[in-house]
Amino acid sequence: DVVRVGIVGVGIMGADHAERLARRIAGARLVAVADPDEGRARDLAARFEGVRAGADALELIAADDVDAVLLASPGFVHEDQVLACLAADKPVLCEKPLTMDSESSLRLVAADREAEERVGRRLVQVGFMRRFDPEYAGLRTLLESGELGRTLLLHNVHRNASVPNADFRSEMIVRDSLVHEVDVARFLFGEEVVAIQVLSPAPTSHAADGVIDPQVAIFTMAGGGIVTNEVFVNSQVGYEVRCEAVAERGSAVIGRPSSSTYTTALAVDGLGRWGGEVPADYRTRFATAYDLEVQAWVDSVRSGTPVGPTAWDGYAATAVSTAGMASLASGERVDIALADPQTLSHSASSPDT
Ligand code: ISE
Repeated sequence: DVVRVGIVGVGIMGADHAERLARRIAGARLVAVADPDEGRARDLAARFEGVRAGADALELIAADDVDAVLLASPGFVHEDQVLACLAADKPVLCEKPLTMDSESSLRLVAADREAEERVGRRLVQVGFMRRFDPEYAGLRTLLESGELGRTLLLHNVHRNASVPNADFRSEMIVRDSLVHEVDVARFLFGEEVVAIQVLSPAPTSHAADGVIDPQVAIFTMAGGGIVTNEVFVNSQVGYEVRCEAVAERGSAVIGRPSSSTYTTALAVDGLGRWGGEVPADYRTRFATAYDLEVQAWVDSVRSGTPVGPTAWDGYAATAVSTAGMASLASGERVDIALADPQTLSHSASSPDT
């Protein structure tokens, strides 16, 4: 039977997922969208057959005709919305970041554990879509094969042309952008990040006053590997996301401009320059990754077998981001100690116990 999906949050990502669910995902039907900006929700719903619009996320989540929920709302409202999904025993694909701080993310790990005991499967999948990108998945397979020997370093480049609004300050660069590189590092190394140091270059003149952009973050992995990350969200060029893995007997690069990924033809102009196009944003660069991620999620809802990044993956990434904020302030290396997953229980970790 078809999975009836509701989407909470109809900004850039939510609208993109609505198109995806309505037109490209097998086994699912988009039935409702909700956003505090109800007019925007209505405009989106009007683009599809049989989709209703509302303003209330919790109403959508509780609705009898919604089997599963995709949260594309801002990270600071995720905790309550994920808890509502869990209370309703509904599978939820929660866009990254899981939440905006470690404690709330940890509460969701515990709550998902309780739901799993109740319904027999974990219900939370976190939207680290790069794990579904064929290039990142292929790179992980190569590194895991041991063909190149042990992985020593990763070099991540993550550039946006510009930011959505003036609220996108230094903290969002860490918690909303760098957070993808944390999951990439965990995914490719298969280890936790045990320390982070965030360096602050002289900012671009295109950043808002006081915003540190670009940022350079260095991760230390549990096995001693190092990950360098450049995150630059006002590059004025386009969406450039690359990863180079360096191992004992070779290296591999993904995300380089090439005729298959970035452009239909290399342009050569009268000045003797050559080049191609760069994607405008993540919707084009990771269109396949998002399609594969959401299809895998819908398939997992139908099969009852969860897939993809878990609430723990969301918590671990948030914990690194939280340490990253401390390092952004101090410029020093900050060690990260994750909670012991064996001692988790929802009641024990919520602040009011
Ligand atoms: C955005 O939320 C994303 O997830 C994009 O992948 C990232 O490049 C961008 O910086 C974030 O704001």
